[in-house]
Amino acid sequence: MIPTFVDADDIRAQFSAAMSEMYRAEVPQYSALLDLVAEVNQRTLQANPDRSDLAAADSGRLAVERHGAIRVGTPQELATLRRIFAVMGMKPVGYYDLAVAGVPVHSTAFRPTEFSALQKNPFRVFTSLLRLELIDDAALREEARRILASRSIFTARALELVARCEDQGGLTRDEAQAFVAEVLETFRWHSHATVTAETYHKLHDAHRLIADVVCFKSTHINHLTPRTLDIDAAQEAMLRRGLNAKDVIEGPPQRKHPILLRQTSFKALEESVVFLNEATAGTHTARFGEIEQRGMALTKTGRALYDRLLFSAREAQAAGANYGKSLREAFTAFPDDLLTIHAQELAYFQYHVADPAAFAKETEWDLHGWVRRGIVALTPITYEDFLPVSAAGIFQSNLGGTAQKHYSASASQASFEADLQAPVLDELALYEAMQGESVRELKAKFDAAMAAR
Ligand code: OOG
Ligand code: NI
Repeated sequence: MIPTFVDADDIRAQFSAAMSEMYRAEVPQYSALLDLVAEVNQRTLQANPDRSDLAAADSGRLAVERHGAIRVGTPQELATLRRIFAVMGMKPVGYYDLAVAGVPVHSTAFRPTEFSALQKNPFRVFTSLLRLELIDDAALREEARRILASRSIFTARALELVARCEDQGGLTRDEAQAFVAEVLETFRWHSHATVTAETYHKLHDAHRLIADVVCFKSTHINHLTPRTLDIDAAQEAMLRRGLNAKDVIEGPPQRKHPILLRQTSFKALEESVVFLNEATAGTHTARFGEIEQRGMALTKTGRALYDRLLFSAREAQAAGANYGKSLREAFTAFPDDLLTIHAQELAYFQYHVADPAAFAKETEWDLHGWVRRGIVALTPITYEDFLPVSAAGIFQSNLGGTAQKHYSASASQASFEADLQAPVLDELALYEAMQGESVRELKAKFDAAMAAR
């Protein structure tokens, strides 16, 4: 008998739910954040039933939508994570160099890539690999390498189940359930460090993040982020409830039609840690809370405009201007109505026939004209990825302190991919394909209408 396998989308949904349950128990503020975001989303939906980015709520994905972040120490750990995430239908998308922001890692995001899979559960995990070569002190670098080499962050059963999935092409219900429970262990918080306080402090002095990656027996999930439909309202609610939110929302300013990604976070928790051979506990800060609002995915042209405007706002700030005000002013140059955004090809869209009677009378393919005349309606495609500058801002605010590190060694996507043992996918190509699929469907409808005449 051929066994029936659980759909990868279902394993991902189970895993994301289990992770959320675990984090809720570990970090009470996360639970508070979920309640707050659910309330804000409810209110936003009631107040703006026709906003273009609210389609996410209809699909049901909004209620379960989360992203997490982890940091690992070795190529082996990274490559194994790739295999684990593949079981859940998640692929590495995009390459992010954080060294430019003074953080000694480079990263990718594991996420589903198909529209239907994203609609079911868009769970994504921002995954960073420590760049040990950026530790200047050779002796310390070797010590970190030795500590990392001696740990195994996956359970034996998790590794067995991944191999089984690769061999047989899927997991049965019982295996999938076991897989979720076993993999969860890798992301759990451990309050016992694997090193002495002295080693911890040496690594911590080189960079806080190095200590966070090296000194524990696995890779704790460091935040789990729900998606809000109104981050300004959510930010206010965070402050009202005494959650220590950072003062700047990262990313673009508030708009009628949101683009890319806006994020804010609350400061990392100071958590008690027991070091090796130590009677009294010390502390470690790593885990924090974050919320985000997602808007439409931008084309290369749209992204270039976004980058230029953000840069000019930062320059104005450096020259002494108020950042929020500079940002709003700069972004008046980014159109905020769907027709113009579409006409200028700044973002990716899906198309739907809005006026079937008029559509049936058309004799020439004229997508842009149909959109202008309201015969075809636009739904923006959601941005499913991250923004390196925001990510760097989030990293920095959570690493505490203001000491800026500068790393001159250039990042290397090629070496990251060698460590990952796979190429990372190009996010723009994925959005492009999604839009192309929608155009093809429309084309088929048009051809059918023509043939019926
Ligand atoms: C990851 C920070 C990046 C985001 O939302 O941009 C991130 C980390 O702190 O490990 O999650
Ligand atoms: Ni995040």
